[in-house]
Amino acid sequence: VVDVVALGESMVTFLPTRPGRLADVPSFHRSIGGAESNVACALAVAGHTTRWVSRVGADGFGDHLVEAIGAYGVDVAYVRRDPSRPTGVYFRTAGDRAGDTHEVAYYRAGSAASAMSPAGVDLDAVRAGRVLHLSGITAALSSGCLELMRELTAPHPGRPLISFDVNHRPGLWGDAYGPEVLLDLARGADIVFVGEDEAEEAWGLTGGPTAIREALPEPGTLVVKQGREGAVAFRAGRGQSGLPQCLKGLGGTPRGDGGPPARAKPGVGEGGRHGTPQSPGCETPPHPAATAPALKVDVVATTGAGDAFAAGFLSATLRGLPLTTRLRHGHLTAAATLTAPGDLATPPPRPLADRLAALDDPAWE
Ligand code: KDG
Repeated sequence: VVDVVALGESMVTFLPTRPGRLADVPSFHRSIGGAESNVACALAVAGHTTRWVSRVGADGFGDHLVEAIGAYGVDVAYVRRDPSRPTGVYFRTAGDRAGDTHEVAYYRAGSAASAMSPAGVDLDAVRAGRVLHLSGITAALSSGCLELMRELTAPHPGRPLISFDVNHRPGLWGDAYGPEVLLDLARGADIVFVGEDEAEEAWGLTGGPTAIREALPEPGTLVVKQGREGAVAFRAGRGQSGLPQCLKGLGGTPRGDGGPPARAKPGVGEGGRHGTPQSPGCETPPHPAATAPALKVDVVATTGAGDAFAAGFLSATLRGLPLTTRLRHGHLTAAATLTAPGDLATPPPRPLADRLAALDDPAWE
């Protein structure tokens, strides 16, 4: 059984060889990018079985993506090749040292991935994992991609746990409906990742994490990322045992040995809302269930850090670790990416990450 399937467009990414405006940078390094495959790669490095489902051109860049992502140990057997459309590419600049402003130039309109649709992907292969990781980027690519996202986030017997990173990319949405669509998709997911700034930009929510939870009470787990400050997680209610009522499958029972928990029962996920009725007591109080400050690192580039965070959080979720520890694993994986120029970086090995995540260390205060 695959732990995590990720579906989305990946692109050959060109990273600048020196700081400056796109207009001035003379040469670029080839790398790989794509929010969802980033998550799959980071999870594979962390020891999970992963699959990336997508579509690339029948061209050299498509070969490169399939080979490079496959080299991380991700199953790429369900990546379709499209002889009539190109693989998407994008260029970006380094931004400032704070890492939060940079230029991005996408060349992805009409890409092979934008031709994905419910009929054009193997839905069984997409739904075959314990977790299906998606992001709002896919919804912006085309009407077929949006239809696919709606299909995958709709209730379905045996639906895997849906992890959804909002990933609002205003530059990709050609109309005013992006924010509305993203909110709708997030409401159908079980684990949602969103940036506090992103929620303000997309949905005009200025009241911080609590206001975001109030606007988005449905997901069993909602993680609000607060950049350099840290992250907070909201969870559906807990039962008398102290364990989440809504979490019968994944992560419900922390395991001392850190080994994988039993496969989630079909239709039972963090929200428990799809395929089986929600457990009694699954109310969603609008206060954080866990918080964890971010690690203080010298940021080189922020791109991909959100994906790394999601990968760390999901890895710890798959292992049934407590909620605060999941956030800490998110930060540890993100820290590796924040201190590297590309989208992907090697996170600390699991034993070290476990020690760091468990420490009563001032870094976490
Ligand atoms: O999260 C990193 C991604 O944003 C980057 O790799 C490019 O997937 C990408 C996108 O569509 O913006």
